[in-house]
Amino acid sequence: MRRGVLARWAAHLPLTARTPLLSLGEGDTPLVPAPTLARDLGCSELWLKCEGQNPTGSFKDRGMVVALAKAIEAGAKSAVCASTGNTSASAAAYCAAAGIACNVVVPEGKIALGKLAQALAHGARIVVLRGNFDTALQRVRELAGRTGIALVNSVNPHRIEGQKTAAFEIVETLDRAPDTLALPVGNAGNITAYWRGFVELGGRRPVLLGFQAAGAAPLVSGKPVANPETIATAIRIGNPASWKLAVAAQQESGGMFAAVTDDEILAAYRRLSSEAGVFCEPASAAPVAGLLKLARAEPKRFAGQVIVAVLTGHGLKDPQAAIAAAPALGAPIDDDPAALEAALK
Ligand code: AN7
Repeated sequence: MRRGVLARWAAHLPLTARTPLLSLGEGDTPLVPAPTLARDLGCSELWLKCEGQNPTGSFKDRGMVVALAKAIEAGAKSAVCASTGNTSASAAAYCAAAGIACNVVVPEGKIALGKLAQALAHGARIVVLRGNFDTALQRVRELAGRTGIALVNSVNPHRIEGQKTAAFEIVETLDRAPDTLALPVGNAGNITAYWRGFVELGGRRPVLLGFQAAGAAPLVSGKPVANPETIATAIRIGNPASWKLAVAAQQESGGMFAAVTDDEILAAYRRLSSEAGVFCEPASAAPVAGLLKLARAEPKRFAGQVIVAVLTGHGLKDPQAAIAAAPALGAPIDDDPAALEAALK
């Protein structure tokens, strides 16, 4: 039974007697083995942390439940966020459950269909902004400062607190920390959160490998990207809010940031669904693309290692990407047994 992040990890979270124990059953996501990919990496074990199995289909739910519970504790009547999609879906769901109003600002034209459907279904007020995510985040930060509406982007420290619980689960399940943890990086809150989780546990810490899309890789180039572009719309971010914390985490872990092209992301995306049985959204395939790329360049790099790749969001979030990446459907056949047999030859 999924108790939810607040009940399960209360001792590690900034809760008080007045914090409502909000939950949609988030957390406790599975680690799924990926043996064919592990073989190509030359590592000992590769595990996929399937964050798409959270209630709204992404890792955002871990932090959102803490951010919303704390906002309600403080008397908030409405919340606001900027989003490439998943944050808005998660905020909309938790606001609905908590009975407060949700406002989301999304960049024009770049929100995956499933995420938009979720925000709409949960009754959020959605504003589409001409501009990218970075502009939208800047505007909602200003608005929240002026109006006192609760800001639930990952610049809200409660988001990071909730998201660190994924590191706790990994160590609990594997009975150790992995040697390497690979994850996609956009606004850089999640890599910051994982590092905090491993540090708080106090044991061995993994090397953190943060992968960005080549067209949106400010942490690789070391400077903001004015017009980020990638098929992985979730991480189409040019100026990450948690830049400094993420760089500190990467350096302390002895890790690195690296870029993967959209083609590399799509190749890993197809392999994850067709070989491992795990359907993630394109952004979530970036860490697997990156690991494969590093292993191709240096085949012994991961020898003997236990690796965890964080698959941050579910494949159903972006059905258009899935259909575009797959072979076209054949034409319909007549309802005739011989035609069916012929079609399956
Ligand atoms: C599937 O929803 O920024 O580096 O507004 O949806 O912590 O930002 C989403 C980010 C990775 C990057 N994978 O995480 C948003 C948003 C998926 C994501 C990231 C996002 P961060």
